[in-house]
Amino acid sequence: MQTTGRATAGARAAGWTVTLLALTLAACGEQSATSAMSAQAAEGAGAADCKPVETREPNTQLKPAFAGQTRTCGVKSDVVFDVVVVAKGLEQPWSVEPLPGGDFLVTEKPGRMRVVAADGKLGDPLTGLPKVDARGQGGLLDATLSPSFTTDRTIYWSFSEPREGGNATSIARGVLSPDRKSLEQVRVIFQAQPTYDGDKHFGSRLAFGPDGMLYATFGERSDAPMRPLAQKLDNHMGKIIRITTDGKAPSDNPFVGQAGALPEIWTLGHRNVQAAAFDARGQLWDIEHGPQGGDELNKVVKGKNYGWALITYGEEYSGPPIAGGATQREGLEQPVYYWDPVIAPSGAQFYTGDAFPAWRDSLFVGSLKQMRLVRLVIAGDRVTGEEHLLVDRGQRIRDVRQGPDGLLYLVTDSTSGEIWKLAPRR
Ligand SMILES: [Ca+2]
Ligand SMILES: [Ca+2]
Repeated sequence: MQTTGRATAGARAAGWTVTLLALTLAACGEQSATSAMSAQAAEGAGAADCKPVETREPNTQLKPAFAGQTRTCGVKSDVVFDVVVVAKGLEQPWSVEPLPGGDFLVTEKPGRMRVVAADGKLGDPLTGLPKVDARGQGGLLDATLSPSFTTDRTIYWSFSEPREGGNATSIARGVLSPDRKSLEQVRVIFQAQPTYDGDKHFGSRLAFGPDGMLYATFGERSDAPMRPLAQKLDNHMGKIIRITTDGKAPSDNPFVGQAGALPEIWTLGHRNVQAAAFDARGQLWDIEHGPQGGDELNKVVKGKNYGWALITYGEEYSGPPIAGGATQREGLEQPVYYWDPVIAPSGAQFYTGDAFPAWRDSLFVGSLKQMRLVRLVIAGDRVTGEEHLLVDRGQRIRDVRQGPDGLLYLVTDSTSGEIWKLAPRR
């Protein structure tokens, strides 16, 4: 991996060659093109000296659809970095968004959002937010900045909204006041349907695409009566949606005009999606929680069906197979990658910065249950390498974001949660 670092650093001076080299490296499983390991890494699991990071017994005996779909080769980037604790004392932070200028916007699951200064000082909770239903997995969830935040100061956020008869995930937007004490002109722009009286699988992540549209992810609410809704187009459960900044369905969404289908739906058949990230080429990927086994990474393509609960690489928490143990079916998408046992994935970020050349184009995923940061090397439609970082820290990682400075920022899921900065060691 040091070869990778040197080669990339050398090429950076050459300007436009950086992209080409990055693609070459990715295609080689992030090994040097001349490295003897490169071919084996690119082939994925099964190569002679390919050792997966995962060594635990799988929960299921299900077989992958192709080599490298799970337990791909472990890789080590040997990047030397410091973990700087930027801020402490956050209650179950769910989302961190680095702001222009070095401060952070943070959501806290019980229902608060605040600005944390670059020096770690916690701002007061912003006023003007609608109430949340913070029971179970619910609460104030993701937040994202308007693509033109520097001029419009607009913030979008998702939350489990208390409603007559229960709750469901909704999306609101508001304008951050100049004194950063309140959100103004707050409006709920989207309410996922239906309302249900439960406390699980709300999703959710928000991500603006290069098309200026807002993509949002929702869970299927977990309980037996709700699970089948992921396969039906008359609701938003277990879906990824694509909406305008006013919460409306754009006319080129895949199910617009289809009888009985909700026009906001972009993809269906998801379980509980808590990560959504665009790569450097503008492709959306999602990572969703599986049941017992079967966490998935998917390439999200307009109108596609991702299979839950007709196919899965997991099993019921109580042990029995799901859908008779089916993992493949005509018309249903295969995950690009899956984990068994689960890592319990939360936020994710494709790294595109300059601070860590060896990590460029890697997908970083926060792990809750396994308490680490997962790095995936992706080449085309395949994961060719997996690395686990921050293992010794033993903290649940809820979100990971890249700052304008090219550094990575994480939040830990704890009643006394922290913001961490990963920076190259000088
Ligand atoms: Ca966010
Ligand atoms: Ca799936």
